[in-house]
Amino acid sequence: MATSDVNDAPASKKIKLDDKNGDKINDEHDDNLVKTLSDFKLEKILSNNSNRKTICIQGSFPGKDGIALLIFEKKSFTDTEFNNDDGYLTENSVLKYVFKNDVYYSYECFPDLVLSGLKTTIIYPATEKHIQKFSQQNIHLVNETVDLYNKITLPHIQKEQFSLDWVYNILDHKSESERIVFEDSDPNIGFILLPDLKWDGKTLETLYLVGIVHCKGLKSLRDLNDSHLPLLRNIYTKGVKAIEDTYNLPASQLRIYLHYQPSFYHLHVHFTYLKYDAPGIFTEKSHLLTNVISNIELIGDYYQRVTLPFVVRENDNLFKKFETEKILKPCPN
Ligand code: G7M
Repeated sequence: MATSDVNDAPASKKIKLDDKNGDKINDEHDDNLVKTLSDFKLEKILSNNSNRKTICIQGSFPGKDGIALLIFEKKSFTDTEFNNDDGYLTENSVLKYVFKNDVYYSYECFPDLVLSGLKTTIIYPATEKHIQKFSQQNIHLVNETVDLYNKITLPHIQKEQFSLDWVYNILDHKSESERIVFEDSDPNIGFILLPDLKWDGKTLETLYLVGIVHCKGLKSLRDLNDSHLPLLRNIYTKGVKAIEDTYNLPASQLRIYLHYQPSFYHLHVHFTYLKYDAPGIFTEKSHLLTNVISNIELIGDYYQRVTLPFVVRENDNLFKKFETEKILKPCPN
């Protein structure tokens, strides 16, 4: 079992990280941006979600130009953390007594530091669009007819969208190549399956992978027609098999879906554990891949004809464009 020091942490906070899962501990990695957060200058808290136990803060690093977003997420428990010698049920879990009433004893538990890691994402340099995306704000439902798509949404996507560099880095094996779970390199029906940025890659209870297609130019659900059925069926069949082989989870325990609108306009499919309420699984945002395939099998140009609902944030320029057109009606006519 490899161990590693988090060397730049203050002595009082130095912890031994135990490489139980054979993972590399990445603090010495060339791509690492920072080793501690002591220099992070907080500007404001953009959102604080007590249900998801996530917080997003805006700030900067001295000597580094531009804005940084820091996203913390408290992790879920895993069953193994209760079966391991170095899990929660050890002398390292210090209990602080709070009170007793009848048979009810209340404590605060301070477990081993290794168990209290926070999933942490830093976006740097962050753009105005990233700040909008992570800011707490009202959301609205839009019923997007094909005409509205062509008149408002499509020109908006063509004008302003998040960079797809991270997607191309994955497809070109320049980033995250060691995280790839499965690849079919066929240029027409192939894809790469890998852990989503939001997943720690280990906790099965929150399993979240993303399948990114190799072919370029497919922006979203709206572009799909019967010529893409081989691609969609391939993603379903091979994605399911790769997850079954790697994580021992059958297709019946997976939620496989596309977002509309997606954040990133290069076609990708989400694979999450069915029991996990992953962000963005609600009816106004997610479309099951099996439904998508079935709709296209029935009507080849279904997604070029159907009215699609989607949720838009109030600060998003897309919302402002729909609002200007005064077409935010609950029911299309
Ligand atoms: O909402 P949309 O369907 O566009 O979802 C895009 C997904 O890509 C989200 O679930 C993100 O968490 C995920 N994602 C975003 N980025 C920037 C990355 C990344 O750099 N690597 C990986 N593996 N997933 C990402």
